[in-house]
Amino acid sequence: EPSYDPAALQLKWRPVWEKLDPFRAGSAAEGAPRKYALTMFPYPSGDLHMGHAEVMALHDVLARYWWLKGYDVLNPIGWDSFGLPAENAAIKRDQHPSVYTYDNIETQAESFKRYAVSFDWSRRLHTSDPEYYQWTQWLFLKFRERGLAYRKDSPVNWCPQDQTVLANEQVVNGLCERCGAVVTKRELNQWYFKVTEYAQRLLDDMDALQDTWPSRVLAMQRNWIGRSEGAHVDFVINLADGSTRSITVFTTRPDTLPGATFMVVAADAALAAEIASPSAAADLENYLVDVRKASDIDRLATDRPKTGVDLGITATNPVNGQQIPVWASDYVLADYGTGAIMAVPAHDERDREFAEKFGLAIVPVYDEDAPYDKAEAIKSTIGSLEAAGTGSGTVNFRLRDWLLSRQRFWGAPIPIIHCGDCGEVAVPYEDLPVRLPDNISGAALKPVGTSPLAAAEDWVNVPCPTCGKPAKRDSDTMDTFVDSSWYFLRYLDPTLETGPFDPAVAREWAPVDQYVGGVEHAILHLLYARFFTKVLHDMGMLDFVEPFTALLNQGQVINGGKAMSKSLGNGVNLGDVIDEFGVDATRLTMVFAGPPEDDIDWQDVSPAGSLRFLQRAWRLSGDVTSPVGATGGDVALRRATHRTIADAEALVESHRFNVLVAKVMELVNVTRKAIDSGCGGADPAVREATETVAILLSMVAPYAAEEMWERLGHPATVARVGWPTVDPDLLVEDSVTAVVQIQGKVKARLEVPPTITDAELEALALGSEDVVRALAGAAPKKVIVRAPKLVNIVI
Ligand code: ANZ
Ligand code: ZN
Repeated sequence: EPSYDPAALQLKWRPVWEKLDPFRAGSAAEGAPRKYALTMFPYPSGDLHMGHAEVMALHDVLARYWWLKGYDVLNPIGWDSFGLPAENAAIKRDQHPSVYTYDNIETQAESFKRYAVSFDWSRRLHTSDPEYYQWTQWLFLKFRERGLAYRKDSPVNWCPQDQTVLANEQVVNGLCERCGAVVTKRELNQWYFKVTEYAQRLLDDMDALQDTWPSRVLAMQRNWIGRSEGAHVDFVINLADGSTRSITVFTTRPDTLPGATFMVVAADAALAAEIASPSAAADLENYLVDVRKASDIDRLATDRPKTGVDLGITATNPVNGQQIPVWASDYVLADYGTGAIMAVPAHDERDREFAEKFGLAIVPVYDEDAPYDKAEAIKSTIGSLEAAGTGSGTVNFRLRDWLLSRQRFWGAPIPIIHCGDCGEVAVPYEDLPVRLPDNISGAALKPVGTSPLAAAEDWVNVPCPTCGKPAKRDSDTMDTFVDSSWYFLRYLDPTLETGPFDPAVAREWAPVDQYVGGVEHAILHLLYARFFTKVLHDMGMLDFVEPFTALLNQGQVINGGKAMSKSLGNGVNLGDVIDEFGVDATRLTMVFAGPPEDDIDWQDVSPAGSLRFLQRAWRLSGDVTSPVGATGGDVALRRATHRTIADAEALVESHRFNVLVAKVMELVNVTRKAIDSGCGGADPAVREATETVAILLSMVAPYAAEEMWERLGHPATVARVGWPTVDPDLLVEDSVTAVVQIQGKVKARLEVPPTITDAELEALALGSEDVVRALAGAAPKKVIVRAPKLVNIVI
């Protein structure tokens, strides 16, 4: 008798599967319905880790389930292979970033193959391949043609250490997320995508995702988009030189206008310096030094001590003509609303703190403890403002346009040429891709504030495509979130040379039916991919507006209740786990640990237990002695088998993968008992049960399942044999307990078939020994029967 040897099975089956290529999209039966299963593609930094092992195990249950159910499945894999880690590694190792990138990709690809994820490897892509980023550049140009990509000067978060611009979310408590340096502000001319133009649609289209996306992700998206209804109100400012100027504020509470006792403009907005009286200019200048150090989050915190500078000028309150002072402060943000507010200290907490600190007037508009119809008051104020021409109702969004320029090397070059005469000129489509030079490496990649590409003379200097005069390429590269905003469409045909994807193929396969990935992408990646999808829809290339029909966020793999980290020394190495327990036990452990959304604490799970279970399951296949195709046999075991198949389907559909595993474990136990305590290995019911175990197990532990399948006398691969058919007759429970009552008191319990009729049950009840004894000769006046559960006798 051979023994169960996970390592040997891994070596045995991988080449067989590679030859069979069972997961190629398009290989299902003619006319089979399609499913697109997608897992967030990895960054090629290092080898796979426990997090990958978890998400891939969960994701693969669904993908393999769909194949078994007869769908044609697209389950692709690729790499999000541009980005800083490769660039930093290249500087350290004095290499070109592509070396690190493609080395790691090979390592990870090998690991994914060993991990036996049911990917269609023919769809493989890397965003750093010119064949890919050519189309990222193409999309940039198309967006620009639609007015959705533009350049502007703007203050940006600047990391003095990494010498690069940071997105807001890369600034954590005023520090650079990567290196911890204090982030400062800097003016730069940069490229933006106009996401704000899609703000309302990004909100509205979420209605369709209500039941299929995690509610917390939807909430995070809504909050990020941040829609506020309110009004723009114009204030006339009386400047120190005697002139006037109109300034607009955004307020959600126009009804509180009579209580606006001062105005505040963002200290770092250009406006502040423009309107400041000469006597306040120096104070403002000094104040700005501190302001630039604070993050937006700090600035908006209510508990932060209020600071500011009196600009030495006044404004006229449009509803009562009062002259109110104008201040500059950091609690007003330059890039939200209009960058200026009317302050109503009686009804707004931050304004109140500011007024108290600087001794400014506090005038209530209404009694906060008495009933007050806010909505009505807002509406009528907006009416009056609009009639007087001093304001109007408006909607404001927190969402900002997407800053996509990066002053780094390892990204898709922005396909623009700057010409002294013609200005900004698009690289002609036929000249795409604008390739990254391959002769820049090591120290030449060190960040200096401009992209390393700017210093690459032979790359950056080109003739203007329009006039032919000497011109310069744009030396910035695109944010890697641009690459990942459309990769799910490139998978449809990653070698297509005529476009980013074929709209006809997109109609067949997209949108993605199930997207699986981490909640760390709950905001940006998903928002940007949704934005891209809407633009492509508007370009007539897609017939849908949401890219991901359903979303599943897996939990984290933690250890001892804490995230695994180097500093805590609680990291678990995936390679070691696989070496010790095998791929199948590792996958099974991940899936069995709990609901997919929950964190997995490595302290609480048992890969050794998973391994023992797989051994038990595998041993069944050695005990089956009935021939292939044998049917019938022990009914109790058959019922257990068919019940498991029916349950498994419902459990996978509702993503309760851990319960699925529990059900398979139960079936293994029941089958073992049946073999040992009666029917023996020759009973066809044992074959049926064991084949079912192999098929269901193939979604979780593919190597063990394949080996079982072979030992049961079948050719590979169990992954494509189809979902076992449930016999509905075997789902019917074989007996139910009927209760017999006399005068409301239980007198007997009878085991009866669930299909029993009222008449049969009545006869059975009246004839039963217990009832005859209880009646003691009394004649029933009335017998109420509710087959198969209840008989009520009245005497
Ligand atoms: C007067 C007022 C009275 C306000 C009141 C609120 C309560 P949301 O809901 O987040 O959109 N505001 C406007 N622009 C701002 C900026 N650039 N930086 C900081 N605060 C700003 O908030 C809108 C409210 O936040 C606006 O309504 C404004 O204060 C303030 F009892 O105006 B309100
Ligand atoms: Zn020119």
